[in-house]
Amino acid sequence: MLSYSILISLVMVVPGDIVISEIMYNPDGPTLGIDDRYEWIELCNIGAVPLQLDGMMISDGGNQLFLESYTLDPMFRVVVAADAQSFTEAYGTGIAVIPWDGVWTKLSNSSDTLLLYSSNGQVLDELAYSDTWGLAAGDTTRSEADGRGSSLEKINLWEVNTEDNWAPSIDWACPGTDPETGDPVCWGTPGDINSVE
Ligand SMILES: [Ca+2]
Ligand SMILES: [Ca+2]
Repeated sequence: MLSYSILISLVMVVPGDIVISEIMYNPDGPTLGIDDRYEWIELCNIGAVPLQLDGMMISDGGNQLFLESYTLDPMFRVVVAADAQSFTEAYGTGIAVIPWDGVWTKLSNSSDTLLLYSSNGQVLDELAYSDTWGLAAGDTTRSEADGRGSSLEKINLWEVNTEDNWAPSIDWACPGTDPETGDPVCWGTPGDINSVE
């Protein structure tokens, strides 16, 4: 009789099973520090069966990071953090973070194309974002997601990655405040349902 874990490993992951659901591409400098420590990517299993993420790869065409063993249940989310220790310090220990190997694929603060590959090299999801996404009408400065605290969240997880299907988060995970400014820190909804869904 096959064990549960073997059954999971036999499931071929295909496009439509898992998506990039949220990104923190430009952490709020004054409160969260530098990008290399506080960038993160959230993945969500939008299919009907548990997925084994081992061997999946994320890249923007430069560096490659390979996900390690992790079983993601349907409609659950997991965070790929640039630096797991920094992420935990900022957001607490209650959020699922997946270990990875390789080199962090830096999320550009202007525009970038993130690709999520299956363990056999198939593109599972592609997100070509820009810092103009979520820029409020008439706002000549920056999007809330562009270094102003918010993450960039997908609105409908089953639809395509167009600009109108992504928006800056309106919620945050950590209720703490920055001791210098009093502003909330740790914005976005890593590991949880998006505030704009
Ligand atoms: Ca960045
Ligand atoms: Ca989220």
